[in-house]
Amino acid sequence: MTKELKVGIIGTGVMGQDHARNFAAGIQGARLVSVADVNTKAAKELADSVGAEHVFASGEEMIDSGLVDAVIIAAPDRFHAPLTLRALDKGLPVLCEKPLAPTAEEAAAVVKKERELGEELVTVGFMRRFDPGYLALRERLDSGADGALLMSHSIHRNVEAHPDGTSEDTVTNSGIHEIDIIPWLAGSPITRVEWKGGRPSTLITKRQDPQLLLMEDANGALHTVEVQVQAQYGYDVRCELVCETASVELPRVPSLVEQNPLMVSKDLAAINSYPADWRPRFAAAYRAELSAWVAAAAQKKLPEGAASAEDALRSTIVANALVESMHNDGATVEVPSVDEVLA
Ligand code: ISE
Repeated sequence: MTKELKVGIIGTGVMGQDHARNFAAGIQGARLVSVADVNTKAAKELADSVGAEHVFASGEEMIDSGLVDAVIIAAPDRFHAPLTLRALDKGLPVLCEKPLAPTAEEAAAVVKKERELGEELVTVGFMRRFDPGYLALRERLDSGADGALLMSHSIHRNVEAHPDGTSEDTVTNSGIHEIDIIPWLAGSPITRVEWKGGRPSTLITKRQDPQLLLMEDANGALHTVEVQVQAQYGYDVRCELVCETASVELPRVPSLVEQNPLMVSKDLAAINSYPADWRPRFAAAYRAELSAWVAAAAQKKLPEGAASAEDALRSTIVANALVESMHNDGATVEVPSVDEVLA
């Protein structure tokens, strides 16, 4: 009989709770045994609600405890790389929420360490790679039925922004999903970017909202991404691939995924209902990602189809180039390669 993987979750925010709920619903081959958070009351409450026996006041204590076989890092973004490095020191497989780090420098340190160890210990939670909608888009593109990909247009809207977030976070925390998934779809890395602000919403003063991210891949295909983090009306993620003979897009009603928006066409109008955030929209992707990670972590392998530390470094390099454009009046910025950053 194979041993059950004892998993610990670090961070009790939205994603820590969501992963814990998935464990409570049952993930084959693994058990959630431990929860860590500086807010020990929240950690205890979450641990009790899912039957996890150990509570720690910090991720470091959990990693060093010897009580977990693998960890999920769902702490705030700035702690992702330091905690991942700590887990690597102990040889523990990690599922780190995206981004691996807000800066390419920190993400590169993780890639270097993992390479030194010579094991596939880091999986980064770019869960869209497990979403039936994005998987179908990629399969269609790869089939060649619609000719070459010429352009893509993505929209990423959140109901409400995180109260402490900055304009840079819109790129490194939200837009990072498209920065990961577009080259994954196109099969071509992003080589050049531009960032545009434009007319700001008066509903949010702490950051520029919305933002337009313009990206060009190595084949010359252009990709537009609009990110609006204070969109109010609903959580809305769209993606259209403009090919030579067709336009292929995620359904506005992704009926492939449970609990997704329902589009009612009636009385000469189409009415959508939207989820309030990404958890219901990507519920199937999060479950598939977790199951794949549990199965692969036991062998110290990257799950098939998941984002590696190097993939995550690549997306952070692009995000940093966009932030550089943001700080330079929207100037075009050439994106360095992973090898150039690691050199
Ligand atoms: C959040 O952290 C996520 O990962 C969501 O998927 C994304 O839509 C949201 O913009 C992020 O803040």
